[in-house]
Amino acid sequence: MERTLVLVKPDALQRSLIGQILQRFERKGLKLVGMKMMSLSDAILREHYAHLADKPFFAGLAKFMKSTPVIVMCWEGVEVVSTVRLLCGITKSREADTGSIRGDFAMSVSCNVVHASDSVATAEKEIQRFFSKDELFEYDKTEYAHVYSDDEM
Ligand code: DAT
Ligand code: MG
Repeated sequence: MERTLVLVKPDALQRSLIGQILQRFERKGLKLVGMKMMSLSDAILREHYAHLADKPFFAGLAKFMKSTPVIVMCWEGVEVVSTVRLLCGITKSREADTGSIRGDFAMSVSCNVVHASDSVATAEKEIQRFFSKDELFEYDKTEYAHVYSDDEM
């Protein structure tokens, strides 16, 4: 089944929002298959934000992402990559839909509480970037019988 990577960013740790953010994904019916706390190195940030390396805000972004550890999570579900992006809301938090994580918890473009993979291909790369194989788990979630119908899975 599809998997995606979520980072809970330093602004969320500072604001004690980890539990509330995790709950958004849990209550939607997604399955948590990996989670840890991690300090990000310059090397991993350069790789993770390679698409932004030449932007004027890159140095500030890297400094922010290193200001505390982050929570790294891998979530699994049917079409979970696009579902999690919808749950997170758009980058510009002030314009993010109310009800989304950024829409409900953030006011800033740079301090926007969460990262989520933007495509299935990106998710595969990002999961490998942040997790080793033995940090990801497979288990039966019996609740799925109520979350999905058989023909969706
Ligand atoms: P997203 O996190 O929604 O996938 P992105 O990949 O374009 O957005 O950018 C990654 C992060 O970089 C984003 O969450 C916050 C920061 N960022 C993006 N655009 C920015 C800007 N114009 N000013 C400051 N930070 C920005
Ligand atoms: Mg992105």
